[in-house]
Amino acid sequence: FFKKREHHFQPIRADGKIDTMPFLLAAEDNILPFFDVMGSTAFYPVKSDIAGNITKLTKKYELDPEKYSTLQDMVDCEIEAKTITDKGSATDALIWLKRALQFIHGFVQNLLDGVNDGESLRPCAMKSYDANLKPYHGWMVQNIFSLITRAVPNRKDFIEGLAQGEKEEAVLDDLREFLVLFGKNIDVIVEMYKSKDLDMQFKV
Ligand code: EIS
Repeated sequence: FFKKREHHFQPIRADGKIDTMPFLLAAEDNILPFFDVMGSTAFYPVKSDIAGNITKLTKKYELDPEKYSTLQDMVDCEIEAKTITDKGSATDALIWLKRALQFIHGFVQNLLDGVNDGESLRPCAMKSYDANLKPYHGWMVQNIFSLITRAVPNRKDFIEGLAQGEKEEAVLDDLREFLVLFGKNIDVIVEMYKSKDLDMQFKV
């Protein structure tokens, strides 16, 4: 599945930064189709939330590709302009994209670690949800999530959806390999938000 994508998450640059456009293209090309494999329209709202983050960040980038060539530059410009807390800031869009990516990384990691309950992948989703999204959700969104996770496919269907003819072991290898660079990109963004103290705690 991931090998067939046109865009891939890139190694972190030597200066520790992430090039904006390759990152956004990789997110669009790897993460959005992932929801189609989940096989339910229940995921449509979360998929479109993530697509919205990517679109917002892409539009911002296009305003000045040179100035916003890395994610760090984009956020730094907003810190300087004191616009990080503005509605519609790139910093805000990237916070939510980061959390969604953390959720997906955790979900896949949990699957590989065997957190599933037999065929049910729901525990993999719930565990990652608790760690990565729940702290930022009020009770209403938490309840919606709990409902959405009931639509998580079972393990066999999920693996088959990713397999496109390959054997399970090959799919698991593909997932494992995908998590490496995906995880490195997430780590750098998480670290950036921590070090700049940008990880706003408000709930939606
Ligand atoms: C952010 O969303 C936006 O992403 C961001 C900006 O607008 C910001 C402003 O505060 O909000 O609220 C979103 C949050 N995103 C915050 C939650 C979305 C979850 C979907 C909620 C579904 C609503 C359905 C409504 C139904 C109502 C029915 C009523 C009936 C009467 C098990 C698999 C699950 C997959 C999960 C994958 C990760 C999910 C990521 C969620 C991210 C999130 O929590 S901006 O947008 O700046 O780009 O414009």
